[in-house]
Amino acid sequence: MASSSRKSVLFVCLGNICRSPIAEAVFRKMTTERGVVNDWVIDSGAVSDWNTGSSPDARALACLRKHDIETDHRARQVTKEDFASFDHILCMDESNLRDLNRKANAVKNLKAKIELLGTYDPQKQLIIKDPYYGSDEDFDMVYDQCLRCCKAFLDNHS
Ligand code: WE7
Repeated sequence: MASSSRKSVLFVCLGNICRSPIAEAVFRKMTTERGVVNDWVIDSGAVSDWNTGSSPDARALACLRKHDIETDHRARQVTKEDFASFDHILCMDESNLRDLNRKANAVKNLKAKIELLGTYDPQKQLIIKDPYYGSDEDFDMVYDQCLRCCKAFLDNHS
């Protein structure tokens, strides 16, 4: 499929080392298993520039590995171009949403629909909480939420 007709989604959290790389990797695996990965441009990014260039947090990598998922993502900050190029920007909590909407206001050619990933959760857990100061169980909860939400998002957009 030509890149112009591909759908695109950017997953976003504070630092792009915990939640959004998990969501990105889960969505990539899901689209791969359904044979539609080439219909999508899939990426993740950060609201902050704090971790730019870093690998995901070791606990995020361990959490993904438990589910046989690998990622070679490196953290990057969301750019103005992202707001003009992506169809969907899906973030994790209200702080992310505020930051993204503020950045979007400074963009002329806004295309992206900016939403909480949790709006797609059939179990209605709207917020995907920052697990940075949490436990392995908190990372497992992030994974479960991302799985439910990505499935519903993909069902909605295919
Ligand atoms: C986080 C974080 C997360 C918190 N990933 N960091 Cl020390 C810091 C300062 C500004 C931006 C970033 Cl990203 C970071 C490192 C990376 N998920 N969560 N920090 C966090 C959580 C609760 C209260 C305060 C902070 C900084």
